[in-house]
Amino acid sequence: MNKAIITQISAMEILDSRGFPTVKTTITLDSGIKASAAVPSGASTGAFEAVELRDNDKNRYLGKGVLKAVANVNGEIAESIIGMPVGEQQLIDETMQKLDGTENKARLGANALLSVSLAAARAAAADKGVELYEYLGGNRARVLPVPMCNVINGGAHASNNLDIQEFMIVPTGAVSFSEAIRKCAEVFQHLKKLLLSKGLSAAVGDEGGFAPDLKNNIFALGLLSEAVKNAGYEGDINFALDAAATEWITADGSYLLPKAKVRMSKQDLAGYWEGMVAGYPIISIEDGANEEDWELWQLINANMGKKVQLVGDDLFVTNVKRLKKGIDLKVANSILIKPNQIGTLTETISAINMAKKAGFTTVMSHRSGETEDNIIADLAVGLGTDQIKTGSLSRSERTSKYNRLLEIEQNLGKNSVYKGMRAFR
Ligand code: 2PG
Ligand code: MG
Repeated sequence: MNKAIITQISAMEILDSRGFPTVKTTITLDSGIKASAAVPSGASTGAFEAVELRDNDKNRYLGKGVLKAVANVNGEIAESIIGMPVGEQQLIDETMQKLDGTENKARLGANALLSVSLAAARAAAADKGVELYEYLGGNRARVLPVPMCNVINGGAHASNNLDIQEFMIVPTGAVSFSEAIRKCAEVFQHLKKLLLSKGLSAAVGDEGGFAPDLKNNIFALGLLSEAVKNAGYEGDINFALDAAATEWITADGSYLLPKAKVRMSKQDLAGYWEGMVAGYPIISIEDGANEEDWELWQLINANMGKKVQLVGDDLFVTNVKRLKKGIDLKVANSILIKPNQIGTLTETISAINMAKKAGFTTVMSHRSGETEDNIIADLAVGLGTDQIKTGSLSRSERTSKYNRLLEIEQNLGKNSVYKGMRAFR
């Protein structure tokens, strides 16, 4: 246990990758160590996420300022946390939760709480003189996550006509993390060439993947297949999708692809996923149904859960209560882990542990609005998540996470492990 004492907590407003404000907090210890963490921000946010506190002052940043969250860190939170041993992560997180007093962190803001929680973990590791992944996972922390690289953007992350939010490539056939990233980066470059050769746009969306207008979602999968083939990696690279289908629900419980204007019943949508999996090497589908459509989730899981990873994002929101319900109802076999959906590191760890115990796979995740902070790379290795999704192979707020993982792999040397396809079982 790290006994160094927190002597100062100071937050400020910085910009995220979409040019909107977010919170960055720096913690100082009595040993002189300082560490910071910045929080990300989503666009296709789930209704059950912890609250991201915004100022709603229309005169600043179109209402999206975070000065209230910053003031909460510098005021109430600092007052109750200063003087605590930085190694007492659980105590720090629980104290902030109690201080907030709401179920969903609406009073002080999950953005305020998470910035402190993560900065504390970083400071504790730095004070011990170890890397954060090592601090969190000890010598078990040597497995590199399989990356899911989002090379075509759609949905709420791009102004193109694609309804599926993320088309990801997954290097299941690589022998190491660095080989995995190289293969993905090469496919990304081949995809760019292919788009340009067809007269399509190679401009990128919020997560750094290309965002061309295409005939439909299936056409995007065809392009991915061609790019993988051109790169020479057929059989080594699988596909993963994030439908973000919470965005597709209509008032009568059926679905409407908002851009293509295609209407589907629950059964149609279940069949749509089965058809795609039959035609393309898709091994993972995230949010294939709305966050409250437990019935369709169950149907999809019953149909495909044995062969396809079905990841709950908006469905579970990194929240153990919703995850427990999902495990009981057999709606999925995997959980997306986004620390800012729940607001503290301690609760993030609880969600990962519950998922693992139930035999679920775990996927550490960025948000579509990110910063240069690469902490999720250390969390993925330190907490042992099977995979990580952190966008495309472009835009520094995305590559900063991959680059940190490359560095971790190098630190670990011959002790590092890359599970590839085994990360999906
Ligand atoms: C998602 C995320 C990250 P957002 O839906 O999984 O890719 O998007 O941060 O906009 O919720
Ligand atoms: Mg998602």
